Amino acid sequence: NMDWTSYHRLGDIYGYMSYLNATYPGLVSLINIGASYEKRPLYVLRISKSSRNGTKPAIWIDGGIHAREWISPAVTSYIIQQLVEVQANAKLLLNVDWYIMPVMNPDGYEFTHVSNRMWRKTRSLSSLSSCRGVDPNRNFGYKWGGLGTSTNPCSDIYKGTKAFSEPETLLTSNFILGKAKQIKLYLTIHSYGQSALVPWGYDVAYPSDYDDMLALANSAVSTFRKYKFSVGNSAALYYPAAGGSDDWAKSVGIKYSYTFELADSGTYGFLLPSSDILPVAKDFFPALDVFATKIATLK
Ligand code: 0X9
Ligand code: ZN
Repeated sequence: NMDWTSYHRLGDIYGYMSYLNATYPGLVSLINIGASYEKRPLYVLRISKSSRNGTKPAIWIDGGIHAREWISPAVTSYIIQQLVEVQANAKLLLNVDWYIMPVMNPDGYEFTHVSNRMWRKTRSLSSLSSCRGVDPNRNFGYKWGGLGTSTNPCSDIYKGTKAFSEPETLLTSNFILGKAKQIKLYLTIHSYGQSALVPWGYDVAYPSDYDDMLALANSAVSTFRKYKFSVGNSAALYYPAAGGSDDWAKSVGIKYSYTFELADSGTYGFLLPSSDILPVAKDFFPALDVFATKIATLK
């Protein structure tokens, strides 16, 4: 039904999610939160043990914000498989609910498979230009339009005409807002660079609880055996970039919010060979135990 030895098309990933929904009805719900610009469904998978349904603290994980970062939907769908289908991981579901969206930008993801492998943005049309697409990670509504963003529709970091101009970012943010009381941790999976980025990202600036955020990121990363990660302030470690999903999640009260930039550190970059999917995914998965344990014991 699914494997992690090759990169899959959107239809395969969505097919696997509907298979899980049909096969594990008491555990999994497939939630259609609306449609992308090109009218593809946007799917979130909820994984929740039926006792105390919807009352546990929850972890949100998204992938595929940037179209060309193929390792992200691959690892995010691997996480789904491990949580749902591997009995040894059932302890991760005891005290935490999971909301996982493997492909936030399905139009861009399909475009990288059929036309341009290096596409990053959404695929929306502009009235100002013949260039298409908005950088979804410059389109969220916190400090929108600040440092590291562009007003040029042809730029890869184009911010869009307004915050949440894209259906993908608007629908995702509204879904998260509806669960904002429950969601205690926001994780967004990107590549590449092997880094755990801690807000703020709009500028070198630090939330008042930055030390808590940094400590949890460090213990998560300490589970990694194969890939060495850097941990630190997003704008300091990478570059200032406003309108990111991580900053927005933090700004609406989700205390723990991180961007993980998966492998590699530049040899292949976005073109990571598919033989690396399983090593990367297996190395990452144990960090979720650290996150789940923390979230379950939050006062
Ligand atoms: O630039 C980005 O959007 C992210 N790096 S990537 O190479 N995957 O494009 C980093 C985003 C970090 N978060 C914020 N700046 N808010
Ligand atoms: Zn990215």
